[in-house]
Amino acid sequence: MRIDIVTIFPEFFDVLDISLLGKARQSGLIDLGVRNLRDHAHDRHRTVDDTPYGGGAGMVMKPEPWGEALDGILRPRTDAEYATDGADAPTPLVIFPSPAGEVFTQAMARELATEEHLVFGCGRYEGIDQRVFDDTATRARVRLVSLGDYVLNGGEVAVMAMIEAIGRLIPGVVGNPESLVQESHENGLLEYPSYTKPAEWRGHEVPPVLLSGNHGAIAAWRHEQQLERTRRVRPDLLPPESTHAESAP
Ligand code: 6GU
Repeated sequence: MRIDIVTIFPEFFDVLDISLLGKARQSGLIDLGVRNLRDHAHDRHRTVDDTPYGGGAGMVMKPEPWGEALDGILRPRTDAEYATDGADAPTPLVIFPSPAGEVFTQAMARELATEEHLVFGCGRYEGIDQRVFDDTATRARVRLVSLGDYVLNGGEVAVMAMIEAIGRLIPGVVGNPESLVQESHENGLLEYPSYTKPAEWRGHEVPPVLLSGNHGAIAAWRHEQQLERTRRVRPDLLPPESTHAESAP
């Protein structure tokens, strides 16, 4: 997968050199490009924002640097590319992190992990001039995506979270794909509690069923734990009828 990021804080993404995603980049599974929006501002102060039309607090990101930065990423395909891709090759998907967007979920991460080319446009200040979204939508698919119902100072932290969630779902990035299926949100429930050795620690014992060797009983216990935990802290994840009644494992 190709990933491009446009930001006024390119150093922020230096951490993508390390850990699992760093390895995925080294092995070529993820091809990452980070661009500084200010490289596309041509005045002496490399200005990327201005006061809002209509008045109000804060600053709005100017359209011209965004247009130029995205021109470099969403360039028209060459004749040779048309010949090899076919004219209907998938267009890049451009994601603008925004608290006004649709909420990012594990289901969305799974969907985005199948894309060939993702572009993330990190806004700061009070937002980006609306025409940047409108113009980008004429040559790519565009989505506004939010991490949740709270406000961050800019899109960088949100994009980092999205790239981590998406990147680990790209085949080959996580060594053992089994570890992807038994975690929170993959089956619509929170994950069950995990234990490792020793069997007793500071007076706390591992639930005996996990030492029983009875795989059916262990699976049933884990499912019950998932339901109990989800009912307690995230009842919104459960279908309405299962909030009180027991559902079969
Ligand atoms: Cl994607 N961006 C910003 N600035 N704030 C947020 C967010 C995104 N998601 C939640 N809060």
